[in-house]
Amino acid sequence: MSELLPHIRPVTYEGPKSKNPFAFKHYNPGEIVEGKTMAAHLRFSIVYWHTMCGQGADMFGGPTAIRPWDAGLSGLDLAKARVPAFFEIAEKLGMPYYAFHDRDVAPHGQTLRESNAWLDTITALLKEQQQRTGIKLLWGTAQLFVHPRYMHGAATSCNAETFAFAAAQVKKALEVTHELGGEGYTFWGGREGYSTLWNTDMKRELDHLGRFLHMAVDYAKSIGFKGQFYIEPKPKEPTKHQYDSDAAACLNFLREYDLLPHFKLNLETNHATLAGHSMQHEMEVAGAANALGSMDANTGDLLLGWDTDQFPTDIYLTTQCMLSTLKYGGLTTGGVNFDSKVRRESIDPEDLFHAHIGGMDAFARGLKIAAAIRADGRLADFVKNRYASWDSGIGASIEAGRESFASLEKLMLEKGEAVACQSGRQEFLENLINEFI
Ligand code: XLS
Ligand code: NI
Ligand code: NI
Repeated sequence: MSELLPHIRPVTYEGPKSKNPFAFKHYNPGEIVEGKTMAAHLRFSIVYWHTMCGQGADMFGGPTAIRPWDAGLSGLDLAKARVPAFFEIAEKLGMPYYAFHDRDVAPHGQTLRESNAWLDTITALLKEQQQRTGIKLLWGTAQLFVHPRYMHGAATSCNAETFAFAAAQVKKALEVTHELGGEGYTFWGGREGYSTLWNTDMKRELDHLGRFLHMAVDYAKSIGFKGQFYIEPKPKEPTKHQYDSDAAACLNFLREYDLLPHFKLNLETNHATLAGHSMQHEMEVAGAANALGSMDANTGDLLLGWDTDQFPTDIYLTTQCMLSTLKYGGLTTGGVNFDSKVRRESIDPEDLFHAHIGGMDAFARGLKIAAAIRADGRLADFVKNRYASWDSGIGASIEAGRESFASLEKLMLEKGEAVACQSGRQEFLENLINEFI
């Protein structure tokens, strides 16, 4: 196979002193952190949609980045040409995983039958490249939001035949994900929400979404697909309100529809901030429910209000992500999946490398810093001591379920007042974290 980017060599670790923009300064795949390699902690993944299909178009202008491997091609020919290009980039970056939507690897056909046939053609090429490179599929998904048939949603559409088409599409996407050995399958509810409540029967739509996901679970079982299912929360965009708006809303939905045993969450940084939360908040909500599955790693822009999907470079952010990840036992089926795109002005293939190298190094630093904070122990000790009143006496008795309002009133009538509260020491803790950043 001829190289498409022969001037770009495989990216290796050169250490923090290196000035080579095509080298890792912090991501050293084999380095051991808390008893595991960095590669095993981070499980990096590159996405097909932004990397291959993103060409910089926005609402005000067309594509700016016409990739050399795309030039002059369209349809299935274009889709075929992108496969080796994608794997060359992924391989040179040392990515162990990738993720895709059915319709970004293969085009929409005129009919479902034609779309399925094209997807089969590309699946064979993906499989060949997976075997050649050893790169694995983190998760697959179906694109249920671009085609006009999905204008009112897919599983939550007012149109039952749209629901049926979406079911057929997910069935096929599950088969393909299974065929490619995918370790997971993600549902991001692209248009599963509403634009106006004047035309929406919310309860009915949610019931349909619950039924749809049960059908997916049943079908996966019938074909022997054992990968992890994920829901990816996002509060809005493209709809005004998306039902899977944040981690808490997803967990509530999954519990209500008896789906929680089958799903974990795939949390995306920029979606967390669109929901008015930090990524750390979302990770703690998911982790506390034992549903922390995977991460779509990116970041937003404080001054722009939409899903800008920028590459993560903020060390505080990656440190927080890795602290929560380590706290809840690490990523198992999930990964750090760069659902991120280069800016419209970054038009060269080289920019795809700078972007991913930066994101991988930022997460490697976050991992090392998080491990150092944990080894140091002062942060954990502070939090533990903050709750010391629950470890014995009345606190332990409440936690054990031995107290009631009446017994607690009796205690406080005797005491007259609760013991004085202690300082939360927020500024002290912020300084402590800064010792490590
Ligand atoms: C869009 C989502 C999407 C999912 C996969 O905002 O992040 O890319 O990750 O459908
Ligand atoms: Ni995403
Ligand atoms: Ni997104």
